[in-house]
Amino acid sequence: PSTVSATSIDVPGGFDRDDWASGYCNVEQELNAVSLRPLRGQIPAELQGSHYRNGPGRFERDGQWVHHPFDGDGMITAVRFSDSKATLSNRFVRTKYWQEEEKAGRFLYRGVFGTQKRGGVKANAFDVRFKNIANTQVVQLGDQLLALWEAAGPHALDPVSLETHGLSSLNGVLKPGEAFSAHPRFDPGHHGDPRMVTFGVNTGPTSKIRLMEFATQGPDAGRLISDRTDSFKGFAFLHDFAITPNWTLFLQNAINFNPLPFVLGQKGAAQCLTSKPGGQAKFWLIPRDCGTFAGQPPRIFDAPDGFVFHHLNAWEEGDELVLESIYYSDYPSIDPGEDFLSMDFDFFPEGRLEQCRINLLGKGIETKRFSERCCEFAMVNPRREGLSARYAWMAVAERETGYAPLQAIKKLDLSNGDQCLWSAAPRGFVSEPLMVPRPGSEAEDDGWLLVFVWNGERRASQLLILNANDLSEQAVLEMPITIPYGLHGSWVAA
Ligand code: 3ON
Ligand code: FE
Repeated sequence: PSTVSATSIDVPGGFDRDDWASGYCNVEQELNAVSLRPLRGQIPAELQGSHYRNGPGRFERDGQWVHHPFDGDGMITAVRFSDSKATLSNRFVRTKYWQEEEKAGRFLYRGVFGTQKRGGVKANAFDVRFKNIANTQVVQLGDQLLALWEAAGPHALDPVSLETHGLSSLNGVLKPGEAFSAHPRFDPGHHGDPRMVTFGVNTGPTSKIRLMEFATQGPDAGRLISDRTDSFKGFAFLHDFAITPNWTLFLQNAINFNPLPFVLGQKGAAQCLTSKPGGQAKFWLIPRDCGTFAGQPPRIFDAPDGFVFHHLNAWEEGDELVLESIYYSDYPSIDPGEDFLSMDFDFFPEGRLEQCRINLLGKGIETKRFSERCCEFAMVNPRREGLSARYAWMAVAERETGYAPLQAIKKLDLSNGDQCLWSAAPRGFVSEPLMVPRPGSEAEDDGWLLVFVWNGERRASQLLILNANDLSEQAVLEMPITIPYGLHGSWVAA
């Protein structure tokens, strides 16, 4: 594998650091339903609905930068498509913390990923509050939009105006301050009606997972229909999970959490995670209440080495559960002395897509790597969520090995490894692609990909619409404001 630093646009797989860094900028304006006209192409008439995205929208206050982009306040972007026209709305989530810091004009709270209050260690020691910045995902549940951040509760928003109603208990389901994951999974109807399956973790020397399923359609939308809590030995950092018709799958990474430097004001909480040398990762499988194994205790199996944030998908095959995930060799942290804008990419671990077959009779696991290319943010056709899927779409690096920023979109045929690429390199950078199936079509790769692209040359954000089957360009909409690299997004069909 090549170890050449690719920081010049003149080498293959190269990019310009300033182009990349310019995608991190404060959002200064909030827009309400501004019309977007395509720079190129045409918006497909069948694409009808709203694309919501969440991600950091503020990186700096009073000249102080966040230590890590994941510490930026959540800003919601909504692009609505109707009759080949599109509009853009965007609004910060008015968390208690955003409001206070907006008024003060400076950071008043520490961030989980290492942003400190001014004044050094002394000013931060013993301040162990978590600032819920609501920046990770946004989904519709019933008549509310929920802005999610995994270490605390959801903020409810108005789906049209994006106004913040406030923290929500989801009609009394959540206790004050209870953690609610930012990675709900949408069961397309494995047992009849579609559902939102999600969880909350309370971790420490033992970890408690609360698994919840909500109705998503009809008059019952938003109602809790299933709820169970299980305890497991050991600390767990569970950013994501996967579902099948009968199971939910969690991967307990082999990592330690030593909160002392956080308590003493030296590090952010997430900077206190380190991989456990010689540690054993575990799969925690919890049966779903609607399935064959309802009410049974969880099953635990050894998992492969490596660190996982995100899963692609899972499905059942005879006595096996198959789980596809993006593996890093180590937990990627940005340590206190480092600056994320000038970090050395060569020392950052790359994410690679792997498949793991878990034998439920205890006959071990089998793993396979699909590709060496660095990837993130992978998804299957949402109708195949929890079922075997042939195709996956993901954001990838332009170079074929090593860590590098995400500059291209890949369609992968999981059955034979065939792939197709669309690239924004050398001057463009991509966010998470969202696959929207064509209404009424059965073909798994029939539909579109919605991808926000940072165009480093124009210093502008663009929303790209690709055809999901061959990644040909359908349309490019340029945004009137800059929208920084985001985290996750969702689709609500009209
Ligand atoms: O005890 C605590 C448990 C817990 C839930 C420890 C803790 C403080 C670390 C914690 C909190 C975790 C949080 C708040 C996690 C938030 C994660 C987040 C906002 C985003 C994660 C994104 C992951 C990836 C892989 C993103 C990749 C992005 C790119 C490659 C492109 O920009
Ligand atoms: Fe995530």
